[in-house]
Amino acid sequence: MFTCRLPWWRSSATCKLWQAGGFLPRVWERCQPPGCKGINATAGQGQQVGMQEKRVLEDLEMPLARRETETLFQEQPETGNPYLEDALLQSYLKTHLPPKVLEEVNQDLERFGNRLLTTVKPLGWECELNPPVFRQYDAWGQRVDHIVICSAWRRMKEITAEEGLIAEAYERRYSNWSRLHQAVKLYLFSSLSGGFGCPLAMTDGAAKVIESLGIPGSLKNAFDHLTSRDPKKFWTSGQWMTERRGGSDVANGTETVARKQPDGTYRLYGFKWFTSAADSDVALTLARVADAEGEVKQGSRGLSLFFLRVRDEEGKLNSIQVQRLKDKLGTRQMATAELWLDGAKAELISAEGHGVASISNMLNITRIHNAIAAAASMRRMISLSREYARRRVAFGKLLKDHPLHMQTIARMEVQTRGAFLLIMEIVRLLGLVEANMASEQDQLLLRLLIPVAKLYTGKQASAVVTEAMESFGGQGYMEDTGLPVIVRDALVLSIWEGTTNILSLDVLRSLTKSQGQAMAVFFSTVQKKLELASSAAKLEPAVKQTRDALGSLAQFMEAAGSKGATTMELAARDFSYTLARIYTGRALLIEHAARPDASSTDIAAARRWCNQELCPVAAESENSSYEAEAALTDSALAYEGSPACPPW
Ligand code: UCC
Repeated sequence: MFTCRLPWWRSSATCKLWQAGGFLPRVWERCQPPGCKGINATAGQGQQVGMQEKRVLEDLEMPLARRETETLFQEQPETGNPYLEDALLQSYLKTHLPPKVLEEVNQDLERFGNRLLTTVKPLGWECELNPPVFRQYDAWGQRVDHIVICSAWRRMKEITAEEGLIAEAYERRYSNWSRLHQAVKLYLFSSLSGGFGCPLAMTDGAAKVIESLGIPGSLKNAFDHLTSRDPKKFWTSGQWMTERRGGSDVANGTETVARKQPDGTYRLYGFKWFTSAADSDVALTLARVADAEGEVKQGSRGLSLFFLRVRDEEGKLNSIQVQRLKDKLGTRQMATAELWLDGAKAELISAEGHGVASISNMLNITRIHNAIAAAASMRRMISLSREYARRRVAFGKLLKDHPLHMQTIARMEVQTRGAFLLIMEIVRLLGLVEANMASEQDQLLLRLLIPVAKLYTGKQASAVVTEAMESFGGQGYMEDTGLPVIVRDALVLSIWEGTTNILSLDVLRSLTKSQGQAMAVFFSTVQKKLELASSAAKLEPAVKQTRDALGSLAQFMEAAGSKGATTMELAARDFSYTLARIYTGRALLIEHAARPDASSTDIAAARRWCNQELCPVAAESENSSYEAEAALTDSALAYEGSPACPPW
């Protein structure tokens, strides 16, 4: 009796053995995966299946090795114009933009979407295939410290200038909506751009710092370059904050010293441990100004902010040596370097000792970019996963007809929608601030929501992209599908620009700094929006869940007031998640779903979002109490059973 022991995809060889005996049809059927009726594992039109049947029969005449490699065949999931395929984005713009702005932005985005598909996407892949290389010496032993980047990366820089991916935000031709227009373009660009979103984030941040300083004369030229639409003129900026002693603890980790020169400029001496997009034209960095005795002030108040050109007009490095390029898990298209500053000429651009506060303007922009990249990577993976589900057959039917598979995609979709709408809210607020149209409440809310969005979307992206990769089965794990690149590149989003815990503490910092006002604004904004949504009967459960969560949060806050700093620190992450979930639920999913022309998907997404635990900080507090946790000495718990010294 024949039993099909070979894996099904290798079964044509076995089938050949039986063909002579006239067993083919029966045996072939038994060699298929359970419930699979067709020969081909990929769905296609009837005609296609017929052709593949023919091909399998032809295969049977081929030598064994070729047959084995040719019988597995799947169609590549293809997506189209990312703007036209994004219904949520289009409906958001339609709801919020004034008609005239909408008309122009819509046209621009449709055109841009086509350019992304035809030009940017292939360039992005080329960047992935041709990562930067470091050449320390030339053929004759001369030290050159040359970071060799590929032509696609250079072309990407030109395209970003032409598209005004930075300029758009600073020209303000759509007043308060300019920032939103720019953010949407970045969102569409991000996951196809081969990592170029990173230098753009820092360039935007540098322009923001210079603008917030009132564009001083000495920086006017730099500002023009950073915000230029002319590819020949456009500059990108680095953000050199991380040194060996600390990436998070910048205040204590920064050792770089700045020595004042007779002409009023400074020379910087130090070692920068991570410098992303090290091929940038300029950089902002922190250093400690040495006094006449060569002494420096330690801590945060000893740090000042500097601007520097990386190379001079001839392309010679500004007394900088490249130690090496970093060997990273992802973002490999982009050169991250270790740099020695050996007297690099720089300009002091903050008040002395106010470097951290000053560079925070940059951080807040790069953190928004980070959140945009997070939502974009989720959207890209879901689009591909959904497309695949329309083509791929398993167990006799398309993946899209398997309820469990579609539930998984639907859950990812809810997360992605939440992230997207939260980001839109943040750039809407930023646009108001930049057009001098923001109230004090708007500003407080913006300051609070930036770290909330950065930390929450970073985590969402890690979870969603890995889940989406799984939805392709083994194919998702294959390098040449391009899917692992998206996953690798997304994993950094919860790390750089402040880890989840550091950002959670920044959320607390924003509350402390505003003396609680930011929280009051948070409560009143959510309540107001809930009132607007409460007339929609279908949203009633979601509105109630959000109100209940808000009540629990208020109770937690009241109790927390009398607790110590350790309790609040232990609660910081859950607290930040709570803010993210409540704000996303209320303002965004519910608000979006309460529009008169909301779709059933909008409503379903709002309801699904609000079905999760919206106030984890209260739930956690009730269950175990952070104070009890503090008493448990977590460090003992974390190390129990492990060697006295961790293996690393
Ligand atoms: O990783 C890096 C580059 C990667 C590439 C970028 C790509 C981006 C996305 C791409 C998408 C494709 S660069 C390294 C990133 N490093 C960080 O993010 C640092 C993480 N650590 C922190 O954020 C810490 O919380 C620190 C450094 C800010 C803590 O510094 P201090 O000095 O200990 O903190 P203080 O003393 O609380 O704050 C000093 C001042 C205060 O203002 P004043 O002096 O007026 O009282 C704070 O209110 O800074 C102010 N401040 C802020 N203001 C601190 N943080 C903020 C903030 N976020 N917004 C406004």
